[in-house]
Amino acid sequence: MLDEKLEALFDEVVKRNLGEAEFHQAVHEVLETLGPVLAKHPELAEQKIIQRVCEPERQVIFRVPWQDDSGEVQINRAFRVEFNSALGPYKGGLRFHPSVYLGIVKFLGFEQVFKNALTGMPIGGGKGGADFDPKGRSEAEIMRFCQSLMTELYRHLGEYTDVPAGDIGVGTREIGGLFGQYKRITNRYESGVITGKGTDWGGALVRKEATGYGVAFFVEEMLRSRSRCLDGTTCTVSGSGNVAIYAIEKVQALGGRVVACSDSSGYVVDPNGIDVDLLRQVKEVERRRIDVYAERRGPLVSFSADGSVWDVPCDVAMPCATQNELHSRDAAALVRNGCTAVAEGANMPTTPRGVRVFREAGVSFGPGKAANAGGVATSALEMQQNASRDSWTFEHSEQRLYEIMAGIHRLCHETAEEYGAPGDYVVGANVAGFLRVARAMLALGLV
Ligand code: NDP
Ligand code: 2IT
Repeated sequence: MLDEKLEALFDEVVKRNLGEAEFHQAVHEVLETLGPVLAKHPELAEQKIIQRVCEPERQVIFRVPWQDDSGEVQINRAFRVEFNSALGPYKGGLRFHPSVYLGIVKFLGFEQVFKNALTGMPIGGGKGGADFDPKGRSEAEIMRFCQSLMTELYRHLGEYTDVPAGDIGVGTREIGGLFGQYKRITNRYESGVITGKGTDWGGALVRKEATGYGVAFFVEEMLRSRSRCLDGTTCTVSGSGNVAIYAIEKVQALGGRVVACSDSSGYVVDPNGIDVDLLRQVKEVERRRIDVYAERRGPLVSFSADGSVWDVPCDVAMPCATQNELHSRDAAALVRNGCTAVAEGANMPTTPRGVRVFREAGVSFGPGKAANAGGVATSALEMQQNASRDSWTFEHSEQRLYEIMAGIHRLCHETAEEYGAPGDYVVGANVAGFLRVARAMLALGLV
């Protein structure tokens, strides 16, 4: 529910951004928590900070022409939304998925602004992507697509301007193709212009693992604040991509057992706990479907093409696939089966009604902009290493990541208490992230 002023403001956002349902959803979810902030800080309303924050600083939309292996010309549409640079250069990933359109990129960019603020690192927020479907494409086609995309995108980037990274469909291979083309066009080895690079060519140790590990660290802190821990818990994860794989690995290292994960073709149930090496081989190396995991793992493991991974009983659930993948009926099933904690590895995976079900049931709920901030935080550590031409050890980097996640948890926890919503990480994350951005914007003049 929004109060009258915020409702009017939200209506204006909808009117100015017609048809962008995911962006509306992300804005609404933040506005719902800002009433008490405006009451406490009237200068933010006077200066129209919310209206400004909801309007991206710059939006770029461009054509990406490329030729497939049969010689046919293909045309995709790509986006870069440079949302807010009050705290640092625009920072956020690129997504390659057929569902990408302006509304998705804007919701992701909007979330990124507050997420990046929560990390405490000097990074603004942005996001990009293309409606390109990498599934079934050859290595050569992927490379041609990346090169064509960067041939336009490069003019908008720079280590002090805008620094992309990966997201769905964009991993180290794609970052390589993008960075290589940037380097050729600009004639600069500007490592800090993109993150998620391979560790042989400027990438930081732990960046690949960081989002998933960070989610596990965040859950551990959530449980600790209720005098519990991951050790001995049963967990479920959706997705089986970059975030999911490393969330599973770290949860299991901390003593939890992940009994299910998924991809867009279905889900597997593995009562003995997911074999991460096998999962990585099937999904990351061979790029096969999740049923191949079940087939190779043996008779105790089942694959289902129908139903939902959220029907599998667990103590802790971690949605790590995509937006709006956990609906109210899934939330109800999780609650019914005894789930007491949820942390979002993906961006906005739980629908608003799903969040309400968790809240009413007293489930501890870690929203994506807090729980999955470890990825972008470690990207900022990669930028830091690039700038100083240094590289840190795995142990040091992981320790930094842990401290950042524990710090985000503490900040969200304390802010929620201060604003009269103890234990509500949605309030804590939105208010704390927003205040950091708002204060910087006020200080920088009319920006
Ligand atoms: P990947 O491309 O590595 O993996 C995505 C996974 O989610 C795959 O298992 C994929 O299945 C599944 N998935 C994607 N879209 C859909 C869909 N429409 N329906 C069902 N399943 C789907 O991406 P990441 O692991 O990097 O990203 C996962 C989520 O985490 C995204 O929401 C992303 O924004 C978020 N995130 C990522 C960060 C990062 O550092 N990479 C940082 C913070 C958040 P399939 O292979 O079948 O498509
Ligand atoms: O959603 C995200 O935070 C990411 N995809 C990571 C962004 C980054 O710049 O590392």
